[in-house]
Amino acid sequence: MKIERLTLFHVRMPLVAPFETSFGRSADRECLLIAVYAEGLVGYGECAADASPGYSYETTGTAWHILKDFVAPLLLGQDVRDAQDFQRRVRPIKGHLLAKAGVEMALWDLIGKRDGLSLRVLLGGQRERVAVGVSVGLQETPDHLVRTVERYLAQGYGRVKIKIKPGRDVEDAFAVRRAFPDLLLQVDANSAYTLETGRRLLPLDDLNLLLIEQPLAEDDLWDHARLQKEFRTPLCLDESIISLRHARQALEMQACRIINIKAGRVGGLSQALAIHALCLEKGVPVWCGGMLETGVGRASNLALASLEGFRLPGDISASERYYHRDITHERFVLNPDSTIDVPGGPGLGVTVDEAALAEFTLARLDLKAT
Ligand code: OSB
Ligand code: MG
Repeated sequence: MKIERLTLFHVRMPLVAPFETSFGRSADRECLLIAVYAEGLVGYGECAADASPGYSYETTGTAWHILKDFVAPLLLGQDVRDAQDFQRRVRPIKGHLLAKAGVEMALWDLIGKRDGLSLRVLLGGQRERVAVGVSVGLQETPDHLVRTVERYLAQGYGRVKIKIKPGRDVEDAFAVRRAFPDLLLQVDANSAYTLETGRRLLPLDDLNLLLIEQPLAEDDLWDHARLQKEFRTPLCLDESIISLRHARQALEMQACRIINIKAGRVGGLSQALAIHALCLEKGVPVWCGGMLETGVGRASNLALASLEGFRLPGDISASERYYHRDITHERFVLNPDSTIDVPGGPGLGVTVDEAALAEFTLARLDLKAT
């Protein structure tokens, strides 16, 4: 497909409620939306980089720079065949995986629209609805947390993840477990501990958690392997897994027993597919993580989570859990069995609400082949 034009949108959307993790609290969410034009069609992708480098070193600012000055010039006017071809072209650009993944998503959307195939079918997904859970941010007190979890359970969520940080961990998790003895429950530290402070989480081993997500630093597979030996509960890596090679090495080192797959974090859906295939072959469970995506990124996550190896519920919640107004016309709703339907239309299967996009756009840049 000959890439004719590329448009970047820097968007900021108010969240229904502030979201707090070990790396900060935010009342709104920023990201870049990328429109890629080819053959009279437009494909959309979402770059999940946030305003500040709390989860990843990438930000909306760095992604804007990398896309405008390095990625776009490699694509404009070029005939890009598919995701593999795209990845080959951007290989000279080191890192900046969230930025690249946003463009790759737009290409998948374009290919699906051109061929009349949904992203689920293009990726080889099997399910038409996927099991989901909800990620609950840090709350004021353990009591508030229990009440917040209770509200989500009333909405039908069958799996809950709570965010933890030093000083707000064992007590919070015990409070939730005491209130809901049979709940599918997991915790996410977003790399807030060291090997030493991480040992304070050992009491969590008695709570029958599904997993403990990313306790230690993102660049530290080795200490995760040491920590995993001390826990019966599976460790799950999120931030640390940025490529197929990292996934293979983490499993070889037994740094984790479960992997959270986010297409953005690994540089695109193609790399997410490769990690999924490795884990399927090795019998390692994976699940689809989330980054408070708009309807565009959520559609992509649902398609990815429809693949066979996604055996645990994903961090893919209903649209109303995140935004009163989204940038897609489609809104995702939770089914009573804690699943969400995978879109069936061509490409991502969603349509961008131009008026909503305009309302949330802080900056916009059109890039054309010269
Ligand atoms: O670590 O999984 C994470 C949100 C932003 C950045 C990182 C994470 C998260 C979440 C929210 O946990 C998941 C969701 O999109 O619901
Ligand atoms: Mg995480």
